[in-house]
Amino acid sequence: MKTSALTTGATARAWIGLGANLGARDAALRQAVRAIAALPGTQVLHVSSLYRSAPVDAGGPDYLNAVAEIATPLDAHALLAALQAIEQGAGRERPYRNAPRTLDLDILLYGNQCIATPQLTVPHPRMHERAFVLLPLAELAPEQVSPAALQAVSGQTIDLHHGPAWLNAT
Ligand code: A4P
Ligand code: MG
Repeated sequence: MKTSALTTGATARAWIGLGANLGARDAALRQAVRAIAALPGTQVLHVSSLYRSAPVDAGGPDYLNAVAEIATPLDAHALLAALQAIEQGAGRERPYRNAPRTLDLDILLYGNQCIATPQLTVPHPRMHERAFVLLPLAELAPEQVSPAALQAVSGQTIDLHHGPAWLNAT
C-alpha cells in the first residue's frame, strides 16, 4: 500500500505566523514564504490572505500579517532555529520587547504537540488573544479556531489587505 509522507510520522504539519511592520512589508513576507519553502524537505501547503492591523501591545507602523501551513521533517526546535535564521536574513533587530520588525516568524501550532521549553512554547501562548493570528489561521484551519475564540477578538480592528494572490505579486 502506498503511504503518504505525511502519514509516516516523519513529517509534521505546522502553522507559522508571519508579521512585519518595517520596510517593504509585503515583499519581506513573500520572501519569507519562499525561504520557508526552501527549508530541507519542507513544503508550503497553503498561505492565507494578508491582513493589516495596528500594533497590538506595541508601537510603530501598522503590521501586515499572514499564516502559512507547512509540512516539514524538521522537529519543532530545528524549525524555530531555521525561522530565526530567516528573520536574521531579513534584517530583524531586537532592540526591545515587541519592537517594530522587518520580519517575525512564530510557530503557532506544530501538529498537535504541546511544547514548553526555555526556547519554545507551542501552541503560541498569545495566539488566542489576537485577531491578526486567528483570522488568517481560520482561513487555513477552521477546525483550529473556535467561533468563541473569533468572537473574543472581534473588537480588534483588522483589515483584509490582500487576498491569497498577494503571494504571486511581483
Ligand atoms: N519563542 C517561544 N515560543 C515561540 C514560538 N511558538 N514561536 C521564543 C516563535 N518563537 C517562540 O521571540 C522571542 C523568543 O520567543 C524567541 O527567542 C523564541 O525562543 P522574538 O521573535 O524575538 O520576539 P517576539 O516575536 O516579539 O516575541 P513574542 O513574545 O512572540 O511576541 P508576540 O507576542 O508574538 O508579539 N501586533 C500586530 N498587529 N501584529 C503583530 O504581528 N506582533 C507582536 C509580537 C506584537 N504586536 C503585534 C504583532
Ligand atoms: Mg517572534
